[in-house]
Amino acid sequence: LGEDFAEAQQKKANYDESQIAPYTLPDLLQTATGKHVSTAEDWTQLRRPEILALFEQHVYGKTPAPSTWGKVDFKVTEVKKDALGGKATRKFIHISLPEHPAWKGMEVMLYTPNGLGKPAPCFVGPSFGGNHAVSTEKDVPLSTRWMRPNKEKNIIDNKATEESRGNESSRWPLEMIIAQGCAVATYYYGDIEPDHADGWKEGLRAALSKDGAATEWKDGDWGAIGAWSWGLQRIADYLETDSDVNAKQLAVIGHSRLGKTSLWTGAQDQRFGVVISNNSGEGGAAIMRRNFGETTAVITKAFPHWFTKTYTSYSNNEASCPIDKHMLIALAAPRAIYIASAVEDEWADPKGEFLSGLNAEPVFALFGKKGYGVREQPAIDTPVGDTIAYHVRTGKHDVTSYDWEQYLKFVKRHFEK
Ligand code: GTR
Repeated sequence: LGEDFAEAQQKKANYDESQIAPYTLPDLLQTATGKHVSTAEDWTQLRRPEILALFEQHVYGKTPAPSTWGKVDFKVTEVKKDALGGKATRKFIHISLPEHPAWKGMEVMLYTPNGLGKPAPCFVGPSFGGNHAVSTEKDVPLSTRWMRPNKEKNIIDNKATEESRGNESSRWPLEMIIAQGCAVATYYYGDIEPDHADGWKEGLRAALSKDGAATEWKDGDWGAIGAWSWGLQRIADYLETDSDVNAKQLAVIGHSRLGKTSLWTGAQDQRFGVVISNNSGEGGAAIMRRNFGETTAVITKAFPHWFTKTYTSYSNNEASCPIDKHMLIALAAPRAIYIASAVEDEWADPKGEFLSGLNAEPVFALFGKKGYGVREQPAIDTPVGDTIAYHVRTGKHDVTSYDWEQYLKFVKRHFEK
């Protein structure tokens, strides 16, 4: 039903804590055969693979095996050594699948700091608006792909326009990130497939299926979030070949639906040493058993294509789902994870986002890693935590420089240890 349906539901949702029915979270530390997990080794060998498979089966679907997509081609199409007034080097990399030309490939934009004297830690995240929307540099090629209609952002007839340049730049403070000695790699999520119910037919998922768009996606097959996440993982493949980046210091980041994508990427691909969820909400960090703000019923009606088909069966039926989102956070362990909320973003259930991190702590503890250090949601603009961190900032659903200040500190703290 799409964005309008989701927006209309925002006014009708429950925002009253006292109206949340009591619930029990699935046990993180008990295996399918009833064994209690009490060591890091048992977590890694037994329980982690089980939980990953549950998320594939019930939530996001299974990412096809590498043999499905075959060779991945990286072509560096531009290197500009004096980007951002000389402070950074900007590269464009075209990533494609020579064995699956029906997929048009993706354009990665990479900024690395000049004069650092060593390979830089790198943030990797998708954008909503394309590279030209992330950067304000006028020579960034305008994306020609399908975009969600948005007059305010100067997206006309589903296409970017010259006026849409920089319209996402407040969410990507490139100068600030570069000044802190970090790199950024990003791509337009629509390079993978257009974000609507039939988008998969024109994108990667159809290109990789045996009969193109002829067969509908079944239970257990990957949804759009899985496909967008695949794109982030191919960027990591490229970064492993680029000597300006320290591929052992990658942080995956995303906002909202792309925050859900970031979490699923961190769960699947352990090359990301830091995982960042910005206002990921329902289908992301928020506990699904809490009826607060967006619900499983709403999200799977509005955006069924984001998930595997099975997920829809948990509408108004969350208790029967074998996972909840503390298990998604736990899949990041023992790596570092940052969960961020915004106080006015009640639709995303800030407290539910906090609680998933809190309830993931027992897994991090198996590795001797500390979580929040508090049991209650902290005051506004008061970040907490060690290997699992959290803040709820002033303001609305967005990515702000306040958020980035915390992420930069977090990334440095974890990678400089
Ligand atoms: C909303 C949706 C949220 C969130 C958001 C976004 O309409 O209900 O789950 O993903 O879109 O991605 O901006």
